[in-house]
Amino acid sequence: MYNSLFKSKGKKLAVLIDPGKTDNIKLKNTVKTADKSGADFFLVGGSIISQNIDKTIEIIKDNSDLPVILFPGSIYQLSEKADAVLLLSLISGRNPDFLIGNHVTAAPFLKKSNLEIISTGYILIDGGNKTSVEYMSNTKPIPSDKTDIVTATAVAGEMLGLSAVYLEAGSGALMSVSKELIAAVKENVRIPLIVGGGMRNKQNILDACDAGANIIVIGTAFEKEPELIKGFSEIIRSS
Ligand code: 1GP
Repeated sequence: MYNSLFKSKGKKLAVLIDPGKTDNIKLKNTVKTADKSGADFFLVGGSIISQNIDKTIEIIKDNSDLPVILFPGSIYQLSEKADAVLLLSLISGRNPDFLIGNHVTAAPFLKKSNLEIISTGYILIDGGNKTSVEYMSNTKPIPSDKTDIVTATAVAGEMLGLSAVYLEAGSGALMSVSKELIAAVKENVRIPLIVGGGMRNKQNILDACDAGANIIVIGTAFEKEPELIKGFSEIIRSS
C-alpha cells in the first residue's frame, strides 16, 4: 500500500519529524499544521534518541490520519506503531553495518511486525557541511560534482531490486541536492526518487520537482516554521 503510494502519480511532500529535535507541544502543532496544509505523510527518525519513538508516533496519530513511515537512524528507532519503514541501505557508503548488518539484526522483528517494508537505497551527497548522517554512519558522502558516481550508485541500487532511491544532502545541509544531479539520476532509474536535505525555500522545491524528484522531504525548515508547509505543498502539487 505504501510502496504504491510512492509509485503513484503526483509528487509528494513528506514532513520529517526528528523526535530528538522537538518537544510534545511543538510536535502537536507541526502535525496539526501538516495535516491541514497538504502534506502527504510523516517520516519519523533522526540521529540520536531523546524520547521514546512510540510516544512520538502516538502524538502524530492522535493529531493526524496521515501515514507515518519510519526513517530510522538506528535499530533503536523501530516501532510497530508506525505504518511502514524505509529500510535504508546506505549504498553511498562502505560501512557494512549500514549496508546490511543492522538489517540482519532487525529482520526478525520486522518480519513479525505489521510494518510495510520500503527498501530504499540511501545515497549521501556532499551538501557543503559535515552532517549528522556522515558522522554517525562513519561514511563519506559522494562529492556533489561526481554525477557519474551518484548515478551509477542509484542504478546499482535499482539493479539490486531496491524499491526507491533517496538522494540525501543531510539534515541542515548548506546546499540541497542540485537540479542537475537529480535530473541525471532520474534519467537513469525508474524507481521513485526521494530527495531531501537543506531544502528551505520555494526555489529549492521547484528545482527538485522540475528535475524529477517524486518525494520531497523537509525537516529543519518546518521545525523552525511549520507555516511553510502550505506554500511548499502547493508548489509540489502544481508541478
Ligand atoms: C534529512 O532529508 C532530510 O534526512 C531532511 O533534511 O532537515 O535539512 O530538511 P532537512
